[in-house]
Amino acid sequence: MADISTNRENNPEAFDEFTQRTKKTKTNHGDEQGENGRESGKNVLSGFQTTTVLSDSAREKTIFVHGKLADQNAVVILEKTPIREGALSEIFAASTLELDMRNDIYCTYRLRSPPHLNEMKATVVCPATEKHVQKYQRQESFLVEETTDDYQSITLPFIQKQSFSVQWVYNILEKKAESERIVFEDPDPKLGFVLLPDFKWDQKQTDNLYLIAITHQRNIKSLRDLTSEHIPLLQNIFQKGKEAIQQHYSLPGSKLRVYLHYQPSYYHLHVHFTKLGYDAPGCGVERAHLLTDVIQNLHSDPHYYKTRTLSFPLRADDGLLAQFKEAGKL
Ligand code: DD3
Repeated sequence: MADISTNRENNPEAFDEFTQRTKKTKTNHGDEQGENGRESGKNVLSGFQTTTVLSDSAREKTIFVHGKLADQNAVVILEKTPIREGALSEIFAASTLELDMRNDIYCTYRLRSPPHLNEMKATVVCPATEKHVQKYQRQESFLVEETTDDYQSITLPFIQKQSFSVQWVYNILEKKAESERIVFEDPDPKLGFVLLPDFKWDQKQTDNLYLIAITHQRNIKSLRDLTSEHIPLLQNIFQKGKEAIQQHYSLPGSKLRVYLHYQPSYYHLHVHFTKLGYDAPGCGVERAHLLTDVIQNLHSDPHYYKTRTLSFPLRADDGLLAQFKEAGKL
């Protein structure tokens, strides 16, 4: 597993988690967290009261918990992080071992590594809306086929009525949050974008590399809004995004999956860069549209995404699914 340029021993600050990285975000409880967002070891989760476990996965080593943080609704996501190759020698040298079982040439142990090698990634959404809670509840999903008319009469009005907040996106574009995490920026108002690690990536190894490119243009909601006039923007993101990732992480474009989601989780145009071989959430055929295909389709038909029927999955509790059902489309 390839470590990322800096290592923890030399640069412990570079590895601090969510709270530290978002220190410039203005949250409702920003002041309680102190200047550096974590107030030297103070545990903002110590008062967390669990309401329910929304979902968990033994394979992904994650658990999504709904609960209360100081009387506010909160969602906490805990995730065990991958083992870094660079940590191996210290794990072997400094852990305690307890024998579990011995049989022939096979032994299993319970290994307890030093605390600093045993971190979890904790993501906190607080105050969390009902939508956040819903989003992480284990759900069945259904495939919807959206015609251009369905988009106009069902999806677009739903998006407009919901007014999903993209304040966090504007915070990134305006350097009010996560500015120290920016990997690359093209400041051009028309063709420009900001490239930074997605929340889902702990940045400790490139195996699960996940970056997002967020456009400076604010009026493009999704794939559906794209026409041939956006080809220069998309090509710019594709070229400069790949170059920046090569520079920063020594990964060539041939190791990257570059795509858009439809439906996206937020209606401000963004492009996903994930490492090939990493089964990133939402990278399946029912939701991901390769950027190269998008560019080609717009070349062959300037209004391709305005006119085509697009398929995508919706979760059982998604309000949009209810709208499709109500219109008799499911
Ligand atoms: C989100 C989709 C949205 C919970 C969670 C994530 N990357 C983000 C705020 C800042 C970010 C992201 C919504 C929200 Cl865990 C609810 O994603 C973000 N910053 N995906 C980055 N870098």
